Amino acid sequence: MNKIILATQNAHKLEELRSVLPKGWEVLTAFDAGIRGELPETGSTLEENAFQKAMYLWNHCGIPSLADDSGLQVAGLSGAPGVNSAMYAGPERSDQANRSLLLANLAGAVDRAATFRTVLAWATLEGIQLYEGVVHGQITHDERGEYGFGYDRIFVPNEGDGRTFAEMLPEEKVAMSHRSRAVRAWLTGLERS
Ligand code: ITT
Repeated sequence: MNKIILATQNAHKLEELRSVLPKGWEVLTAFDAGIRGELPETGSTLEENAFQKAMYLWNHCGIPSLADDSGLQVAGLSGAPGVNSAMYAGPERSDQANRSLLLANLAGAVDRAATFRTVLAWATLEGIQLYEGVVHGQITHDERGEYGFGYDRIFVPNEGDGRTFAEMLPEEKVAMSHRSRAVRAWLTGLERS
């Protein structure tokens, strides 16, 4: 059986990742593996942060570790919040405050294009590999929907039917999300190695 650690402390991300992992794998969280306190995340790119989190767990536990660093890049805000998505409105990491600030900063903007991006870092004895998943969409004018987390209530994927990610059932979001695309790229990489 494959045993891996998911290097995320975000319960929503954990749930989404678990839902797309192959059945039968033993999947531990950082907490399960005895890690207390925050994982290191001091980089200035999604790649650096994913790398740091996965390497930290691999070095401390010696179990293959998968880290997810994700962000929302809004064209009309020069790519913000990007790597600062979790703390856009401050260190409290409030999803509600982050969404409200983003809508306020984009008030009146005609260009509402945005991209969700996930970088996965996979750390094993062989080293570390990075995989990416993206989904393009638009920022709404108001919050819509109850599912999901983070910026899901204000993001409409271009390839959907006009609903926000938060108006979709979890499996509908997973079918086109940045995170599940990155997971598919990683699984394809595993099959080839
Ligand atoms: P870990 O580092 O422990 O994994 P985190 O919450 O700090 O958890 P990130 O830095 O990767 O994770 O995420 C940045 C923020 O981007 C996150 O807090 C959400 O607000 C937002 N975000 C990430 N993925 C999202 C998604 O699928 N839908 C909506 N918002 C998302």
